[in-house]
Amino acid sequence: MNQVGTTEVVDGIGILTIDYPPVNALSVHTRIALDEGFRQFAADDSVKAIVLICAGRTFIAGADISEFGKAMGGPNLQEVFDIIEGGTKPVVAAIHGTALGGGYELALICHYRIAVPSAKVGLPEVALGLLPGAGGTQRLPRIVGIPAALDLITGGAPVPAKKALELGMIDALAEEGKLREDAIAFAQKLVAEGGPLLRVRDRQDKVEPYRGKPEIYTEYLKKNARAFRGFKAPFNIVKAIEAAAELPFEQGIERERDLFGELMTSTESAAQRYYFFAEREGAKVPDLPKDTAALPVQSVGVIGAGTMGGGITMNFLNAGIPVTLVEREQAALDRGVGVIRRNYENTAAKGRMTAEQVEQRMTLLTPALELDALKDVDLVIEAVFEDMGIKKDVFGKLDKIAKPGAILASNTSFLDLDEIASVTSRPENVVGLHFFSPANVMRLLEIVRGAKTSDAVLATALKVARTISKVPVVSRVGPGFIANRVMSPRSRQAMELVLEGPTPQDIDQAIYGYGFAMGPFAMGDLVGLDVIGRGSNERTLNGDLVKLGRLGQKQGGGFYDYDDKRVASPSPVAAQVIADYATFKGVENKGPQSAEAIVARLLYPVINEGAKVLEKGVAIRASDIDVACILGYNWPVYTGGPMFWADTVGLPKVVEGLRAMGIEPAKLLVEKAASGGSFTRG
Ligand code: T1G
Repeated sequence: MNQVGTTEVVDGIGILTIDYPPVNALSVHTRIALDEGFRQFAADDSVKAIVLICAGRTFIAGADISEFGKAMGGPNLQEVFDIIEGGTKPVVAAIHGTALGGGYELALICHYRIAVPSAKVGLPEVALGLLPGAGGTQRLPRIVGIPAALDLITGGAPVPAKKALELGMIDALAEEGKLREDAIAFAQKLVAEGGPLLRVRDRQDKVEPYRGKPEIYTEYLKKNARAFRGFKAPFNIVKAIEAAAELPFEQGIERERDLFGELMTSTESAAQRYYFFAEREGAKVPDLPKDTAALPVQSVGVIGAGTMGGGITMNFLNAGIPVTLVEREQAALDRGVGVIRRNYENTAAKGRMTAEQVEQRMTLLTPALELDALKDVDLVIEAVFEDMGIKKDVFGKLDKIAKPGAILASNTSFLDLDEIASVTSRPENVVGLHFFSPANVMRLLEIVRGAKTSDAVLATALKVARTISKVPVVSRVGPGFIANRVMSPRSRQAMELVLEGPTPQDIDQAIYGYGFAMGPFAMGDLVGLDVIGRGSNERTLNGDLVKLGRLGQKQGGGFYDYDDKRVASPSPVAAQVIADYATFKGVENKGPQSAEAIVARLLYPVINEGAKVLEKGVAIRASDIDVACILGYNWPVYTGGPMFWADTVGLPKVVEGLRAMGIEPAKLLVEKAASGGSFTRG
């Protein structure tokens, strides 16, 4: 046995333990261990049944994604699965942690599945732009039926053990902490009962009722058209599940293999597999010593009970960390606390929370009117108005109130953190925690590392991100940090381009077609043109529309006209305002442009800004920029984000396109284009 697998026999039960940290992925070492272990037990007459169990944090969590695209050594998954499924002795999968993807497919190959209540099982391959390629699309429908399989596999969410038991995804629950004993007992009971060995692949009762009904799949795709738009995997998943109902098992497996192969070689899957690791890279800071200890954060203070302050507060309440929420006026404080309570009550109304969980969270919240209330907290997060004077005033006062060692964080989305830190006696304890609205929902957290932010405070910020289930990217100080800065050229270019001929709907349709949920003009009308243009004294296109009472969807239309159901239509009035403004700016109408040209005009400058953020050292790596744009601005994940997409387009083409627009490409971009380099291809 290689060191990944250990075998033992206890009262006639063969126990194969897999131990391949961190998540027992189905690497070549794991496959060899499985192959050797099951062959050994098959040949051992003293073994009457087999338990497959894992050491460490989880049962097998899937194929080893880092192996994809490389030569796969050792026995392949199918060979290993055939040994297990072709055996004559009952096999019990003993599950803890998360049995996902190939891990759960392996559990489906076993004859039975037992799990502890804290375990989860699922087939999340869709998040990698793939489908379960080791029989999951053929076996799971045979257990849960076609409709449930469609949701489970196109959704990809892990299913908690209790629910999995109800669905039939597992056969029994073990007692928490007693998985090994209960799995052995379960296996011994099987031996004592004898009876036929029922393989999942042989079951028909759950797929029979759906045979010969192609409308199930067309209806399903129609119902989910919006969610599946632009992705490839969901469509292939539905085809594979249809095969489970329509074809004999072996042919269904062949169909699954073909559909899997199409996805594995697609750009979409390459982008989504890249993104899987990119999300995890963001927490790695090369020059932060690995053994840097994080400071304790057992209590938090939030200053500002507005939209951001309230959302930020909820993150910590959700993690069971008490929060003192400070606001200057009672009315604003009451409003802020009321919004938090209402948010939780709405979640409870949807059945995603219980009433007592609402109360638990609310008891962790202490409203206060004085900054003094923050004198004992470990971390203070300032979320006041985005004005340097106000922030400096707050930090100056905080510095005198907060206890020694307390971390002072700003939620600023733009301002110079070092300048804020300069008014305190503890700049090493000042850090930026830039949340995105709504802060309790958006997973992105930009951690802004000031010039003097200490390693311990940075390590603490990274740990806080994990504690409140955020995805961190670390930014140095710079205007707009990463996401806001890199994405700002998109709207700027749109406002310029709309003067040159393409209409708002041409531009919005092109950007929608690329994969964004909404184009910049529809977004402007939604947010409110008076909000977007606020603070600008010079004449702007938005301002011209606002002067006509065209504030957007909320009042009088904006770039579009809206009916009483807020359905948009092209606006002759807006067209005239645009033409007048173009004349005022001396911009010539050059007529319409192709969708491809519009996408390049709006998004190549985003790539260029990303290159600048990299060369200035504001972002650590290109993939952090992709994570920031995907999570912060809903950049379509199946393109990999601006920097991955730049490599897909080809950097020389991006450079040429920028120059054609009269935009000077960033030095780093030109260098990489000239040297055949890439941002994200290793
Ligand atoms: N392959 C390789 N490395 C993996 C991995 C995997 N499947 N899953 C996690 N890691 C690494 C991860 O990069 C990180 O590394 C460390 O493990 C801890 O991960 C044939 C084709 C299991 C729920 O999609 O969802 O099976 O950063 O930080 O928060 O049909 O990892 O420490 O160096 O996420 O506790 C299907 C993906 C694969 C599961 C644990 N399986 N993983 O979460 O830790 S495709 C998945 C997860 C497949 C078959 C198909 C999560 C987790 P490092 P982590 P975590």
